[in-house]
Amino acid sequence: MKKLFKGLSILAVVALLAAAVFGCAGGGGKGKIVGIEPGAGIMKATEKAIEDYNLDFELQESSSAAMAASLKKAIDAKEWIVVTGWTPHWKFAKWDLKYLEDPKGVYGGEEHIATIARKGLKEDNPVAYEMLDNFYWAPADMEAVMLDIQNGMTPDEAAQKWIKENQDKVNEWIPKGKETGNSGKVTLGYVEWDSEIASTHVVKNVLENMGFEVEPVAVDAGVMWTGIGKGDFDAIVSAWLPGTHADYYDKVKDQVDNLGPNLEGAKIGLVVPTYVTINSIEELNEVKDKFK
Ligand code: PBE
Repeated sequence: MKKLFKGLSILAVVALLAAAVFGCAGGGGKGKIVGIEPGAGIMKATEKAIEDYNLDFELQESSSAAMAASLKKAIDAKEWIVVTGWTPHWKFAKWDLKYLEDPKGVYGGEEHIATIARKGLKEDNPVAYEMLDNFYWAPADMEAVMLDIQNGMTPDEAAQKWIKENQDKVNEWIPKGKETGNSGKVTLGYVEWDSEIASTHVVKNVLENMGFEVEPVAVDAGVMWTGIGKGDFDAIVSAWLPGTHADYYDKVKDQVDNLGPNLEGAKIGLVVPTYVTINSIEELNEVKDKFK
């Protein structure tokens, strides 16, 4: 019995070693793309990219924070990594990164981020509605808030700092004569993507400074979209259009009020550190062993 047991454990150790060797050293397995939360538009686009470019890669589900941590780890070790990335994002200020070219246009062209209100908000809360309608800023604004959060501020602290430094811009969003003394509650649905944490908290703090009580509700992408369609939230400032959230938007577009872009010049795609020597998604297969 003892002998049999010993034999089995040796077998197990050999099997484990073999798995470790083949798992790490490649051995012909698929390359890896580090993704974010399932439900993000960029995840769907990446599945399509894998198909359209015939990539021998698998897309790893993760979270926005874990994706950034993997990126940091790889860059510290100067290893190759490819992630699902987007602009605006603080990672471009922190590290030297580049988008891989996408000659098939799977990731679409230039995106904007739109504000969407529930039907009826205009009548129920015209002042908050007008502020939301006027909310418009630039990628550099959003990046400044994101970077402060990344460097340790809470989203509310970073938002208040940005508001203080950009009061002229903020004043243009606030309906004249309605700067203070408002009351009532506003709920904002959002997903905890770094870009949307920043925008949602800036809007939250502007509305709070005006006197409203604001509840930001963090959900996943599917719930954010069905929720705004059903009127569970008063508004979202996180609609990536025309491409990234096209499927979600098409399902609810007749039930919501699209207030138009709050930011222009957004983009999604596959992102690598600049020391990665390939430039296009089409070259990924040739170097897939470097992305394990
Ligand atoms: N993102 C950030 C989201 C939209 C905002 C690019 C990760 C997405 O892919 O759905």
